[in-house]
Amino acid sequence: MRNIGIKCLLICVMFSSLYSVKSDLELGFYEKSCPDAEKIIYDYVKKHIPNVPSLAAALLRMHFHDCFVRGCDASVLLSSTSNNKAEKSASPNQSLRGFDFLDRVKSLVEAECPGVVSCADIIALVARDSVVAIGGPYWNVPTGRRDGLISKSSEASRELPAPTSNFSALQASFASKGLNLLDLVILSGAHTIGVSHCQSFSNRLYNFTGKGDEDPSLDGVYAMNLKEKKCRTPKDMTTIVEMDPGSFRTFDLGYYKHLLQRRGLFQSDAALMSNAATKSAIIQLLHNPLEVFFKEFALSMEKMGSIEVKTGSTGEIRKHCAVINS
Ligand code: HEM
Ligand SMILES: *[C@@H]1O[C@H](CO)[C@@H](O)[C@H](O)[C@H]1NC(C)=O
Ligand SMILES: *[C@@H]1O[C@H](CO)[C@@H](O)[C@H](O)[C@H]1NC(C)=O
Ligand SMILES: CC(=O)N[C@H]1CO[C@H](CO)[C@@H](O)[C@@H]1O
Repeated sequence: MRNIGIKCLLICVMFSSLYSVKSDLELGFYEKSCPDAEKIIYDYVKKHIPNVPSLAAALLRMHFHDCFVRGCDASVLLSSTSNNKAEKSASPNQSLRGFDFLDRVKSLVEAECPGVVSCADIIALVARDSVVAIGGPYWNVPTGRRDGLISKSSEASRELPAPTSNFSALQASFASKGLNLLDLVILSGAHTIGVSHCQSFSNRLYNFTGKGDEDPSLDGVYAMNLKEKKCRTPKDMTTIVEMDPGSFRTFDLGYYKHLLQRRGLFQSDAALMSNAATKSAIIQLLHNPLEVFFKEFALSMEKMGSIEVKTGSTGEIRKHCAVINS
């Protein structure tokens, strides 16, 4: 049974019901059709991520944004066309990075086995290998995802939770993807790495209720620091801020420590402290060794990676990740 503490309280009962990962994916799906695919991907990531460690966060976020819109089907990678605005052009995607990196991985894999390995699997494998390359948790990535044919900006805006989301909105968003409250707490822990633009949270600093006020749930000293040193104006569109200040390149418990100090950057981060069950889960994580977080992260990522996947003969194996095959 999955629980996150030595002391398994009420929350274990609440959380343990829906944890097993069931999907049509399988570990080593390409073992016969492209035996070296996973190694080619791993080697490329291992070689290049150390030179651009900040990309690990971007690639992990890419996997999340892919899976939450039409399932993990690489719809996030499709370009807009003259008559379709793709997910990429939705406002939550403004700050996605790593498209070129994924294209380079795809061309290496295509050179080895043309038309065999999907872009969706490449996103999932690259996200995992990138996190491992910066010393983060390893998780299983069963493969066999196929690429989708459709990508709509409007769906990305609707399906992706916003940084302004409250607890019930987050709970509903995750539940609609088959993810429970423990998954919400654990996967939000991805914010232990990476950066955000001021615009994703500046309402909390400058105009929380439309009266030029601050969000009272944000630590006042931290808010003042952000205003003085980072997001100096309400309209700052360019400055980036570490989401786990002090260790934003290290996959650790820093994010949860900041939450306890009311220093989560987004309302969606702070919201996790507003519910008794998720708050208790956070406290338990902090009372346990880092490996417990890593183990839980692995389980939740495997679940996230199997959201509404296309397998068998649905979808296609794209030749280029940015366009559907014609
Ligand atoms: C719970 C709901 C979530 C919300 C509302 C949310 C929102 C955001 C926002 C607004 C940013 C900053 C974008 C910017 O201004 O540049 C961000 C960054 C990030 N998010 Fe989330 N996120 C959520 C869950 C997740 C999940 C589930 C993952 C992965 C498992 C994830 C991984 C990341 C990473 C790694 C970054 C840093 C990206 C970078 O450095 O380029 N987030 N998120
Ligand atoms: C949470 O947000 C939703 C959607 O934005 C809103 O309808 C709801 O009233 C909010 N709930 C609370 C408790 O503030
Ligand atoms: C704060 O929000 C209110 C209501 O949306 C708006 O009228 C006002 O101009 C905003 N103030 C600032 C400083 O952006
Ligand atoms: C990576 C990417 O395509 N980003 C786009 C996100 O959406 C904005 C518009 O909302 C575009 O300007 C960006 O180019």
